[in-house]
Amino acid sequence: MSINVQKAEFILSAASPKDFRRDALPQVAFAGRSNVGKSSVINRLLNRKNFARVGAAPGKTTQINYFKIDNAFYLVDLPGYGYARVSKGERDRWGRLMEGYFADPELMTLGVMIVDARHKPTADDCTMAQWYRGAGCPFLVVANKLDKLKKSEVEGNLQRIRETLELGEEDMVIPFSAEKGTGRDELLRAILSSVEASS
Ligand SMILES: Nc1nc2c(ncn2[C@@H]2O[C@H](COP(=O)(O)OP(=O)(O)O)[C@@H](O)[C@H]2O)c(=O)[nH]1
Ligand SMILES: [Mg+2]
Repeated sequence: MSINVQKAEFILSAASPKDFRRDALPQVAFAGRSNVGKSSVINRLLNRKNFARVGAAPGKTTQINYFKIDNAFYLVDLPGYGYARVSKGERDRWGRLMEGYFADPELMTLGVMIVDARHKPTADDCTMAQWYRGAGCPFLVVANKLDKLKKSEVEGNLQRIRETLELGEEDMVIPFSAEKGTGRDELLRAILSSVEASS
């Protein structure tokens, strides 16, 4: 099977579980703290310049965005978290929506979690990793903004990410730069092999 990831189309924004897609296509979910570069990683992955909007109203959109990739799988853009200036109502909405998505283990084929390569993962990141683990499907971590690290910092930072998120040996951490393209092929390979294995 050959999948052309540049063939990507927006399908819908789901604001509640009744809008979730439940057809046979595999779903690859993307999660990350607001501003971690989730939209930039998606654009880089798909080789599209302005597909997922970069820098758009952080924390203001409590929706799950579905993109269909070459009729082969859904890329599911989960709402960002950890944005400080968010109302209680907005946070509750976020929680209900994510709970709804993670409560249905049929939905997700692979989870992708994006963290900032520069920093120790936050408490929110750790919670997110636990949700993914609890979902029972494979998940992998993308350490984005690698270009902002000195070479000498890379190894230690990746190790700190592994430890803080309590990853196992088998869990992948992909050093990534949406800006430079580092890690793009590795992420693409991991996604396509999990899509192919499940369809
Ligand atoms: N230096 C650098 N900046 C990045 C990278 N990825 C994203 N950014 C910047 O980080 C900011 C947030 O990116 P965005 O994709 O909107 O993050 P999102 O809120 O997680 O979707 C923007 O200013 C991006 O240009 C990267 O790999 N390296
Ligand atoms: Mg975004």
